[in-house]
Amino acid sequence: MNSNYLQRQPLAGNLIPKPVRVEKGKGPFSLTPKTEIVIPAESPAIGEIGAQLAAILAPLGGTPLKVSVCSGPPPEGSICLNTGSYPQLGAEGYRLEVGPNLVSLSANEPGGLFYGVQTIKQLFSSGPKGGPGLIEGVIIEDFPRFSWRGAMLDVARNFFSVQDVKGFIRYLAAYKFNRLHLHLSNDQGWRIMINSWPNLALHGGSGAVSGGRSGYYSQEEYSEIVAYAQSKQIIVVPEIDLPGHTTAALASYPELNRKGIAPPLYSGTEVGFSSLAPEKDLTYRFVSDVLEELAALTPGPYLHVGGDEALSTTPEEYEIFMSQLQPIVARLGKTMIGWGEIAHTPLQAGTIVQIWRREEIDAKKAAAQGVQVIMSPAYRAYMDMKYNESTKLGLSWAGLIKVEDAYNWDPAEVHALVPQNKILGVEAVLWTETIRTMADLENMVFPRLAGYAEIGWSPRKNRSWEEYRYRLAAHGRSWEKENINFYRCPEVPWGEQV
Ligand code: TNX
Repeated sequence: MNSNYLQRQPLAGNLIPKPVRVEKGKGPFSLTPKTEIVIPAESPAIGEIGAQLAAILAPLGGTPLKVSVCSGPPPEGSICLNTGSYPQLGAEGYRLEVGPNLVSLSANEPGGLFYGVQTIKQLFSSGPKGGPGLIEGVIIEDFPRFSWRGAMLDVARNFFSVQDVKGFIRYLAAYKFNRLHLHLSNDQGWRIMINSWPNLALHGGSGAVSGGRSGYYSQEEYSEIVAYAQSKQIIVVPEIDLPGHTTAALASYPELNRKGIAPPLYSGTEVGFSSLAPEKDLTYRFVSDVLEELAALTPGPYLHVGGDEALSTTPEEYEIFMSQLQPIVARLGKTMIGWGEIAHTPLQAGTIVQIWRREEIDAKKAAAQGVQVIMSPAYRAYMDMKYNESTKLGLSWAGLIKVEDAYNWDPAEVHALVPQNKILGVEAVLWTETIRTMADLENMVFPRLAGYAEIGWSPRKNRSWEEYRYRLAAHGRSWEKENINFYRCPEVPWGEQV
């Protein structure tokens, strides 16, 4: 252990995202075979979080931890979860106190307890190495900076199984993300069964990008993903990309095409050539049927309708399409989200714009309409961009994004014209033209994902690349243990031991 490192080592180990406030506490606390997890009263939501903590700690304590309900003072040596009233913590915040005889985790809502549990997990796995099951005394008060901490997975170019998506959800949850945006349709594939238009999945689902995986989720499988995400405080945001990026749909139903002729399935990587027919009534019946089924399966309040790169519709046609689409989404009781391009048409209040390219133009338009925005600037937040010229996977049209650049930016500074209170947060995006397997996914996502988590959660003033990269190195050691295929970028001291 070198003294230089100790100076750099922050209190409370190597937490990512970095908490709002950390003070020294009275610990250390050690797990023993008798450690119990205590919850206040019968509450299924807190009980489930208690059970999740028990599962996390089981390998460290040697035996599964008991979860018990207790109304009086918690027994010595226990880990106690409770909800109360903590005005400073908000809906997602938590307070964690680690003392020698008690770990006390408090929050206003079960969601806050869930995030506190992720912190406890990190303290045990990347904290000081005093022995297994030992954590230092600490008091943490923590809550997120942004309410939108998202990641997008493109399952349209390359399909990922329910198991794979659950794996991705576990990665997100560990870093306190709260939105999973699933890109369910594109030219190359349609990934969800729609009972009223079954060929979308049966035919459109058989396509993929060249060399990629095809497939689709049954409605039950989609619901399984949604429920799994929900158990980890993550809201699924489904996207059907409209009116462009629709070859898979057009290939499945000839009548949706302008000339009534279905194109073949498409496995290339060009964009912008396909479109639904804005002049046809059937187009809107189709869109309404699809979104109605999707909305019914989706408990979250959002529907993402794409809207990007509709290069084969004129601006007039695009505007007609959007003016018909918005009341459909509103009728379903959902909040509409679209990529930056939608800001160029009149938007209903409450619509959310996801900025990705042309920040200057699209963000300005969104700001002028007074709508809220999610920041996904491609040159910072696109996890499909290569790290450097020798990265095997990925694309480079938005630039090379090394780990430092993925971390060193701020959603509030992407465009000066967007008022702070309109910035919902950040979303990191993984397009899958070149991604096939979970190992591929992991290599593009790790370590950049941890940086987006910190951008979304931690106060700006607590963030510094110079210090962050040491915390990241500690996480690399956890990823190694979990066999995550992360990219060992040169700017992080992976080998340095705490
Ligand atoms: C642009 S980002 C796209 C996607 C591609 C991606 C590749 C956006 C809204 N559209 O269709 O997959 O670039 O990086």
